Amino acid sequence: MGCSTSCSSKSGDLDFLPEHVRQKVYNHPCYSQEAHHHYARMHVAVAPACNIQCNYCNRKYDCSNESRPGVVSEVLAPEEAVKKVMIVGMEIPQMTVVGIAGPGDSLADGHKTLKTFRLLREKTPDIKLCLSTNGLLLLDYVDKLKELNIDHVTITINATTPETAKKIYPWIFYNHKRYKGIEAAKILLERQYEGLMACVKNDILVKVNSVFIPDINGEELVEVSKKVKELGAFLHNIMPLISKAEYGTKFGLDGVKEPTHQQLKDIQDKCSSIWGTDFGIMRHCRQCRADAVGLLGEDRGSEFTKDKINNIDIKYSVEAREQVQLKIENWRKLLKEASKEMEEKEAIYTDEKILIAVASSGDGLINQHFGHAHEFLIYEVSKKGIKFVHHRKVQQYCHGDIACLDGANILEDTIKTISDCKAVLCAKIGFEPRDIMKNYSIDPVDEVAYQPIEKAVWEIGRKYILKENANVLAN
Ligand code: CLF
Ligand code: SF4
Repeated sequence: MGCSTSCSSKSGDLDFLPEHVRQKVYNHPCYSQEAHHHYARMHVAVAPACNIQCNYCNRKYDCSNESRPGVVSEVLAPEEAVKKVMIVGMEIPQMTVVGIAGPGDSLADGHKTLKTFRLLREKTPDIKLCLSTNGLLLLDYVDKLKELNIDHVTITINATTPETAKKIYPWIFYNHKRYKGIEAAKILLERQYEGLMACVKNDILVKVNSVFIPDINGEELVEVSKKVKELGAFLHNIMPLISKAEYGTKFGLDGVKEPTHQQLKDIQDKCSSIWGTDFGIMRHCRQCRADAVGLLGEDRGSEFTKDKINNIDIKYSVEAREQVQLKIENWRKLLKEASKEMEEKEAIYTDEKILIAVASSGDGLINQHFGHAHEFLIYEVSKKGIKFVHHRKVQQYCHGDIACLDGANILEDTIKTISDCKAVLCAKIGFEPRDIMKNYSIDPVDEVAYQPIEKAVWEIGRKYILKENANVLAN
């Protein structure tokens, strides 16, 4: 029986893209949701200065436009950054992208950023280069970015009107002068949108990041999404405001509220209807720090600090990296074949939608012990198939026998974080979490251990919407 709607995963298929664009994104973990299961990125923190103030940022820490507040990166000189990239590139050959995302604005003192990119082009020609900026100076740098073959630029744009922008940015520093209030907001917005257009004109893929601040730009983000799509942006990444008071940001101290998981999903769904496809809205961002290293869900930065890499010899080999990446591509083909079965499912006539949580440590598989998870991937299952919704961070409750002893509260909190999900799919799960999950009506499922995520989510999820799961899953 054929599918009456279009039962399929909507999260990762890039085949609809023109080949030259597909080449730019197929192994970029931020530009392709599917790639993020397999490929890593790293940031080099070479740009400490900033030229604006955002009310969700505490300048003691990293740039919150692509980062969590409350973390500080080790600043590097361009030469140190290149050495670090070459070492990580061999240790983690699936690291395909180097980004510069602060810890301030990457273009406020652009020569360090450009110097780093120039050296990387020479020494690591197989790596994609990526830049993130608040957009104030982007227009002045587009030609240079083009010259250096920078294919990916992220601009943080939080508003369409200066009235809203004014509530987010108290001042900017531009052309040797400090601007405040509505004047600052006007200049910044104008420069951001002009920078976007200039990148698009130069064939640079643009991702727009927006910080979702429900009480301030909650209404306006739909307009932002419309506008950036019209101007040719490739992706819109709507990130939740983080405003815990302890981070000391203006919004945190003023008690400006963070969005709930549901509010975030609602605004992403609303915007995705503008793009007409789920692909336009990025949902897998981890708001990583300016010196992050590894898969998006992990951070191996502490393995590659200056003192640790000082005495390591550099043996960078493009060929050796290509061998590893070839294996990854073959693996992706196999996963894709496995997921194809989803397209042949029976017609489903219920409108029910449910959520499923997944514990994975990468490779596109359900391969993580429940207790080792520090985040869960959340998928929505409906008659249309499956859709990746977002990830939810939790505190890892099991670090081995000793640390588990005081993990009871953490465990309960973890389970609460996924309490709106029907089931959690993982490689293994102990008796204690199983018991607690009964109170929240979540089914622990480890029968699908080491299976491809999308295939397993569909197989398990469809049982819920078809009500075939009674007494089968919970044990
Ligand atoms: Fe870094 Fe940003 Fe490039 Fe990615 S991050 S500069 S596009 S390589 Fe990615 Fe991190 Fe989200 Fe940024 S998960 S914060 S979107
Ligand atoms: Fe902070 Fe980044 Fe905003 Fe500068 S652009 S104030 S570093 S969040």
